[in-house]
Amino acid sequence: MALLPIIVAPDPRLNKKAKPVAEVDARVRKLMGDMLETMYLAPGIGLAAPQVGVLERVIVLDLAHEGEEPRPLRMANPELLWVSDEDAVYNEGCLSVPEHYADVTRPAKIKVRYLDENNKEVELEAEGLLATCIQHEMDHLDGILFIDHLTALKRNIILRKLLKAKKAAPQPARDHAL
Ligand code: K1U
Ligand code: ZN
Repeated sequence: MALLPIIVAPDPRLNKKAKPVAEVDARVRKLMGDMLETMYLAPGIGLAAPQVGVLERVIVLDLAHEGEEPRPLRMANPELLWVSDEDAVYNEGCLSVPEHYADVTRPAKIKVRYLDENNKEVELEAEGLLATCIQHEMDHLDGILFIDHLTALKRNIILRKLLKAKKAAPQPARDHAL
């Protein structure tokens, strides 16, 4: 397993649409494992492949609390089959938008289909934070960040602060996209 550097906004790599994986093979399984290790260390409850510079439709999640047995979810090519009319608001964060949080409204319940780590097709119904987190991670696969759900004014305030922080503490050259 390996730790992967997490890309921080603003960065054009976070605004691109990711490509589907052909199948979940050993390479994709390793990516899923590396992403989980990176997510646990961050710490976070979800991570999408574009956040670590891989433009493929892969996400991982684990909503288990500290002290509980881990419950990792590994998803490739996730697709929403159904969303509820009822909405839910959650104060979201993002490892690519560090230290900023904002209320985002999304469908409260969803049904998602994906390939698991064994390349098996799975359908899952989710609600609460799991539904929010799956939708947040799926947004990353389409180049959308939670701040894109805010007004342009709020989004630009956050982006300006992130850019200022980046200029004050530049990343190593390999991550330096701006
Ligand atoms: O960057 C990401 O996509 C991960 C993000 C997922 C997420 C959080 C909240 C709502 C929707 C999606 C995070 O994990 S931010 C960190 C976080 O929420 C957290 C960290 C440690 C313990 C509990 C939560
Ligand atoms: Zn995120």
